[in-house]
Amino acid sequence: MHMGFRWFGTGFDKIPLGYIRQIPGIEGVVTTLYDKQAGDTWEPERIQTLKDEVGRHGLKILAIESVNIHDSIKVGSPDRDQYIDNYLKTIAMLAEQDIGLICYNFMPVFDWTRSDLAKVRSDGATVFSYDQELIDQVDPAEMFSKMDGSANGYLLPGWEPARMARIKDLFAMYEPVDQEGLFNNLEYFLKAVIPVCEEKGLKMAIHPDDPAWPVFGLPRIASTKANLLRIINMVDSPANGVTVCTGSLGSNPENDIPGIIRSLKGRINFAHVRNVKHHGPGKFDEAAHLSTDGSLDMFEIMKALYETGFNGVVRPDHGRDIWGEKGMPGYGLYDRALGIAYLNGLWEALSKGVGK
Ligand SMILES: [Mn+2]
Repeated sequence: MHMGFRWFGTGFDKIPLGYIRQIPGIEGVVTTLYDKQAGDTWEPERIQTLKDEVGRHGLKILAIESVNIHDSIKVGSPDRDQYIDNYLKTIAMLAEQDIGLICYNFMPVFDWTRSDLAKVRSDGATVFSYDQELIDQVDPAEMFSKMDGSANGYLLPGWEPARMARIKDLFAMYEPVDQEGLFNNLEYFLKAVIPVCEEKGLKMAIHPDDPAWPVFGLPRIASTKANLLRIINMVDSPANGVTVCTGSLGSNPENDIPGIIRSLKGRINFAHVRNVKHHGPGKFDEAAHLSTDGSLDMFEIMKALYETGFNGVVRPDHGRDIWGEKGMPGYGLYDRALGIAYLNGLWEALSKGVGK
C-alpha cells in the first residue's frame, strides 16, 4: 500500500508540502495541474516543474487526479478524436516522468454534488452533506453558485467556473446521451487509450459516481458493482482499472463495498478510503474515517483490500473541518491526516495477522 495525500498544487492549495511530509507513513501526493482544462495537452516542462517541487519535499507524485475528460469525449461528438489524441499525448508525457497512475471520471456535467459543504455536527466539526430532497428543489445553475459561495474562496475540483458558466449548453450537449450512449462513449475512449497506457506503463482508474445514483436527470455509469465490472471488461487489461472510492460507492447503502473490492480483485488501481453516515434514502453526511463515526465498516474495507493483495495507491478522502481550520471544503489538513493515521493502523493490524 502506498499512502498519499491529495494536494492541489501551489497557488491553489494552502497546505505546505512540508506539512504533508510530516504525516506518518506518507509516501507522496496525488496532484494535478489544476489550471488545465479538460482537453488540454500537458506540457512536459509543467509536469517536470511539479515533479521537482514535490520531490524537493521528499515526496513522490503517486497519481494524477485528475486528467479530466473533455465533454466531447463523454458525449461522443465528432471532434472527440482530437481530444483523445491530446489525452494520449498527456499520458505519454506523464509516463516519461515516471508517473504511472491517472484517476478520471466519466460523469456528465458534475463531478460530485452536495447540498451542504459545511453542515455543523454535534461535535462542532463541519462536513459535506447530501439530501436528495434539497437537490431536487434547486436547478443546476443555482447549485453551482451555492457550492461556489460556500467554498471558503477556493476553487472546487470539478466545479470550474468557466465550465459552469456554460451549464445550460452542457445540459443541452448531454441531452441525446442516455446511459447506454455514455457506456459506448467510455468504451470508445478506453479502446483508444488503454493500449497506449500498456505501452507506456501507466494505469487508468475510473472514479465512481458521487453520489452513486443519477442526479439532475443525467445518466450515470459507475455506481454499482455490475457497472464497474462492465467497465473493466470493456478492455480487459490491468491498465483499465478502478478507483474504489468508498465514500462515493458507499453513499448508496445497497453497495457492499468489501464485496465490490473482492469482485474487482487485480483491477483496483487506486483507493479513496473514507466513511459516510446514512440518514435514510438519498440522505447522508460525510463522517470521520473511524468506523463507529459512520455507516461503513472501515476494517472490513481495508481487510478486503489486504486480502485481495492490493498494493496500489491509497489516500484518505474528504475530511471534516476541525480545530478551527477553514480549508478547501473536504480537503483540510487535520482530519485527513487523522484519517491516514487510522488507515495505517488498520493496515498494520491486518499485516500482522490481527483479526484473521
Ligand atoms: Mn473519491
